[in-house]
Amino acid sequence: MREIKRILVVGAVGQIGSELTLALREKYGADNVVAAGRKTKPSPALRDSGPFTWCDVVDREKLDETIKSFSIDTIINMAAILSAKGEKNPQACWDVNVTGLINTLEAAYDHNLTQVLCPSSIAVFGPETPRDNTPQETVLKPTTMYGVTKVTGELLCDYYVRRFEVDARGLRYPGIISAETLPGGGTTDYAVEIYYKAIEEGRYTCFVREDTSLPMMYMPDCIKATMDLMAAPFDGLKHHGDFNVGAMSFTAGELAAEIKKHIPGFEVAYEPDFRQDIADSWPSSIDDTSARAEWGWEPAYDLAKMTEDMLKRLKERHERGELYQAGA
Ligand code: AKB
Repeated sequence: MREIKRILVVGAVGQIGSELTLALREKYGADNVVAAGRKTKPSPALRDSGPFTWCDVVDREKLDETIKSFSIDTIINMAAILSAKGEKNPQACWDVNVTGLINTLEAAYDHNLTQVLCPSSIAVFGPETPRDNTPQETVLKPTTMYGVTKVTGELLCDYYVRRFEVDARGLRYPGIISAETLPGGGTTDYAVEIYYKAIEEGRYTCFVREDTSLPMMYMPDCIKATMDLMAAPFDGLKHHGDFNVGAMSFTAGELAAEIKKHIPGFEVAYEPDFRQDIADSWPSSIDDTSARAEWGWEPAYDLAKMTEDMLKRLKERHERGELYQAGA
């Protein structure tokens, strides 16, 4: 496996991209990690801690130009339209998620890149998939356009590995919970919004039922999983673009109860909307034996530890007067 030297993170202004870029800058050197946004303004931390540029991954010419001008050898493609937003605009979801992915893989081949990382999601699963301890190899028949694009993405990654020897990797992220950048347009967004609303307003109206159980992961584990997979020797990998990664599973009601341990007056109402059907089609828990065996995956956070840290960090942001508003 060749050494990773200069990384381009596309979709760097989003929920995962913004924190991952900062962590990569720590590990690989600030100047060696180029953050690329499409439209949204970067935070000062992202903009000022290393190179920032504009690049829409759907625009192949711009992607080529960016690779050349920054001498990029590795791309992390975090640009995506998530499940709920994807149902409102399936064509745009396909364009960003699939055209963007093919552009990344083609660019990797044409520029002989060292590695590309293209994330997948638990959205690849569907109602016919076993819900508990969902296996690595199982039925992939999603009912959302987002899920369709993610299954396509996994197959394309594996195809480019086999056919063109591109080093393409990816993980099936569960819902990611974080205190810095809000997610946008996902089904698991309630598990982030609830913390913000607990701090800001002491009440939250949740858009899935109280008994809805989904796999989730705290951002530090998400960063660790992503960076550990990037660093894993290629020869030790039997899978490539589709690793199951688990960390914790809880119902919306269990999450509310955990927050109430810290904020006793916190009130939650449940008003399920169209996102309930999406949540019901996804697994409740994940079997990540392959990730553990092939690159040593091990999560550090459970619900209690995550909740303590989330509330502490959000309280600090609140006290600093930072403006944040969760939800629509
Ligand atoms: C979503 O809810 O769409 C995402 C995901 C699970 O990939 N957070």
